[in-house]
Amino acid sequence: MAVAPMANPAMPFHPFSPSFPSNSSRLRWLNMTKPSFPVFSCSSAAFDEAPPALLRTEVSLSVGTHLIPHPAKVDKGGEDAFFVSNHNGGVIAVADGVSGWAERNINPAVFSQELMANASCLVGDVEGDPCLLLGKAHAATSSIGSATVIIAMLEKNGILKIANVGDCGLRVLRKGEIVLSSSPQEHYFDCPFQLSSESGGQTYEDAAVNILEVMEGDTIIMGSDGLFDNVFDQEIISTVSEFDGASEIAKALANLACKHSGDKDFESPYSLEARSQGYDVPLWKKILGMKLTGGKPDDITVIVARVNELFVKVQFSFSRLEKAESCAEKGFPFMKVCGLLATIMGMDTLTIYMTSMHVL
Ligand SMILES: [Mn+2]
Repeated sequence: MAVAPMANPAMPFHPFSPSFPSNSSRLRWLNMTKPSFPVFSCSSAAFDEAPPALLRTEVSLSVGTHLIPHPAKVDKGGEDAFFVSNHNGGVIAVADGVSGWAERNINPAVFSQELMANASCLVGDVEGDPCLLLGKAHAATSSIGSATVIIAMLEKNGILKIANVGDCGLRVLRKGEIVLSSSPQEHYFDCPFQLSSESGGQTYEDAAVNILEVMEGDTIIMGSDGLFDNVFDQEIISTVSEFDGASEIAKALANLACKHSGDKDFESPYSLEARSQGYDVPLWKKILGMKLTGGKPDDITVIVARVNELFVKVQFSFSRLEKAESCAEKGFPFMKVCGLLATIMGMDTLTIYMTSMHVL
């Protein structure tokens, strides 16, 4: 599938809205296909002994994005591409077109854009498997070029699945700590694994896969190497703690990466990695006490996704009104009303969807 020419080539490709309304996310479920509140389902089975049970928390993402193209590529919008989808619990993805294709007069942006466009169209066909999504999107991409790519798919039960080929990255922050960090894959320094139009590149089978159960309040930071080569994890942690909204965090991180990328004296993650791999300034500069420093000018794409509890499914059992009263004593006064209703309707069990605020 070919990507239609963009009306404004300076704009990054994002087929979906780049940002969900974060402050109204708790109410978003009202507009979803899931049942509206309150929803009751009943069963004739007896659950006399079953205590009130929290069965499942359903989650969604509030997403903010920010892309700053390489200073020399502003007119084209850079060579990164990304997409955001609200499919299932949410899908976020970044692809980074490999710039070496420009030496063959091929626009490196086209492959990454088509790959992301195809992935966004195919999210519903892969049953929550980001590896399969990589494979199908890659197979459907006909442009010449190659790209590093990362896709994270969230299931409503909180399971986050990540597939990564190359040096795009992802961090999951929980209570100020990184609980998951993707690892870059590369053949050698500055030559990452990549999905390519040519044989000899990597495939979805080479993807590094991570699976994590996320919790309400977790923050997912996804980005191209333009972010992670220029910003340390500790800076990501402090930036996340400084801002509330996903969009604000994404913008702050992208701006920080941009600032570092142009700072020739900054000891960036990129320059530290280069030195650890044996790259450095010429010997005569070393003798003068100089060393390789500086950020890495690049396209910078940042996607920030905060995990929200969408609604909570709670199942209670009733055989008698007393059962409902016992539920009420256990901290669920609302259940007394439900128990009365269940008794009147002759129901044995009651399943209720409610927002987390009702439970807390
Ligand atoms: Mn890059």
